[in-house]
Amino acid sequence: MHANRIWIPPDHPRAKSLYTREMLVDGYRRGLVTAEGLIAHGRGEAYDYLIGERTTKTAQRAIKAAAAMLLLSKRPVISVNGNTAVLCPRTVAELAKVTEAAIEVNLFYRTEERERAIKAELETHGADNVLGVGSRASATIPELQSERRRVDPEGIYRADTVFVPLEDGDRTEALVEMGKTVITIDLNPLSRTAKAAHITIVDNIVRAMPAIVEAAREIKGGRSLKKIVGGFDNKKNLRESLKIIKGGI
Ligand code: PTJ
Repeated sequence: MHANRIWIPPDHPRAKSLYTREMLVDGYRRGLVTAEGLIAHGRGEAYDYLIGERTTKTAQRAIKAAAAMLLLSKRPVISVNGNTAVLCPRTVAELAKVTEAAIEVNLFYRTEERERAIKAELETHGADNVLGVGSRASATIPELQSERRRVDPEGIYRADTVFVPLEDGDRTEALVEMGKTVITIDLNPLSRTAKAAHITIVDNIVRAMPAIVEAAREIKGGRSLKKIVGGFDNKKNLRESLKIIKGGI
């Protein structure tokens, strides 16, 4: 496999993991990912190792519930940060299309230069009408101090459901406080985001995103969407994820 810089032998036992790292390092060099984003990925990797670097049955249930929730929502928005833009730009664009969701750039380490670069990256991979960049982010999430508080009045601010992969706990809690349904992907089932969200997918974003797109395509138009969401219990799912992690030790 080729990334920007080095060649990773495809039969290397850790090829996928190494390739994902290279994507992030390349994204860092291109100004999309922050140095802190690389560290955040390292934490995620540690949890991924413990769950066996696979999409568990527990994660599959959350993936299906997330797809159903997005399809049921009237104004769903996918919030994109640097890591997400680099690791899965195409599936973000595909998910937005299949669920009729808007895409909004929302950064913790916010600079307008990064916002524009991330928007361009998403557009290169098929996204259109990317919200939240520059002066568009003119609304404010109450009670939130970080740069994540600035959101697009046409996007996250008026959304009924916000999908926030790889998120920090503060904004997740603030979005829940605003009455929004929050979906996240977080390999750490103990994080504040994982606990505060309504649907938490404990899986690596590189596996979870294509799986959500597939699930959405499969169940779209079906009559069981409400049943899928109604039958999902996030607390139970987090407990099961933790059990899987402990069981591997
Ligand atoms: O691009 P920006 O400026 O918005 O910054 C993005 C980061 C990710 C740096 C920022 O949001 C941040 O600092 O996030 P945290 O608070 O470190 O939370 C990230 C969470 O995502 C942690 O719980 C990680 O375990 C988890 N995580 C990291 N990489 C992955 C992951 N979960 C799933 N898949 C991953 N690949």
